[in-house]
Amino acid sequence: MSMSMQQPILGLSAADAAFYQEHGWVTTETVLDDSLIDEALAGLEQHWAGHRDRTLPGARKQFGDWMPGDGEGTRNNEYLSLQNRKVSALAWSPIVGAIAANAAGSTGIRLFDDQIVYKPGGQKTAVVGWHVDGDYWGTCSSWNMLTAWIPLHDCPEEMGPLVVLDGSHKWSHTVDRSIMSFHSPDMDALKTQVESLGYEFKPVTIKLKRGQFSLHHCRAIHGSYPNRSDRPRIALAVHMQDEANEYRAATRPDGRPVQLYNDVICAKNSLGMPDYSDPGVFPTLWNSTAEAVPAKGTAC
Ligand SMILES: O=C(O)CCC(=O)C(=O)O
Ligand SMILES: [Fe+2]
Repeated sequence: MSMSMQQPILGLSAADAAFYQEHGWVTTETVLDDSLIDEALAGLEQHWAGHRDRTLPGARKQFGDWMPGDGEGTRNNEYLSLQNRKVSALAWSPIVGAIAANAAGSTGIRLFDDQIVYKPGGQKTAVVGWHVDGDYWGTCSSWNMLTAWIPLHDCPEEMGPLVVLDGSHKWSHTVDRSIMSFHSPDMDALKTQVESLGYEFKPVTIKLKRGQFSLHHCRAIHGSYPNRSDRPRIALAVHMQDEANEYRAATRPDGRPVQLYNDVICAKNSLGMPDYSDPGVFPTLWNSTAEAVPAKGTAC
């Protein structure tokens, strides 16, 4: 895929980057081309029809990969950008990387992983439970990673867009983990807990137009409510590493080692440890040798 875009890439304004640092989330203007989004949707359909540009071992056993016949609930397709070129064109787009680099204050941004989250319309109960992305990345040395949340259509409140707890990246480590999980349907228990710790429980609903995206910090608590509309809610979440991130060994509470799917498929460094800069698994979206020009801000 060609990265040789000649026109300058618009980044995030300094004010928006400061907003992100303070609040743990930020939204962009309409920066993604319609054609890029159309292609990603076509890539998703290709995937569900069985097409693979690259086949990853262990699909459905080692990572989520919804396929037709799997049921009517929320569809989750992980690592899609490594498997489908049309999806990677959006997920790895330099504009996403440049904006993320500005927000994180990093000289470069690499992919960590990605996922499609598809919520069928008219579902009253299908939520994405409150969670912190970084909790799933115990083997990452950095607490400065971040996620781009890219809806593939206009995403008003009734479609259950992403909801982020404002400022929670600063205190989420103090919250009891037993009430937080991507797959937990109880959205109310957390409020009591957060307030009892003395923090403000301030959910921000990230309503976006097609072509906009949001960023959230890897320590920010977030989730989403049901899609009450009659249309599917389709979002691509691009989880990204800042330049400094590297592998570090980690263990679960029960003493077993943490091993992510990434760790299995990526190259190993000279110590035999996963190399989180392997370009075959962690492509660079953007680095500071590219030219970034600050854009007007849209922090809301
Ligand atoms: O799409 C959603 O509702 C959840 C996405 C998410 O958890 C994320 O982008 O990190
Ligand atoms: Fe998440």
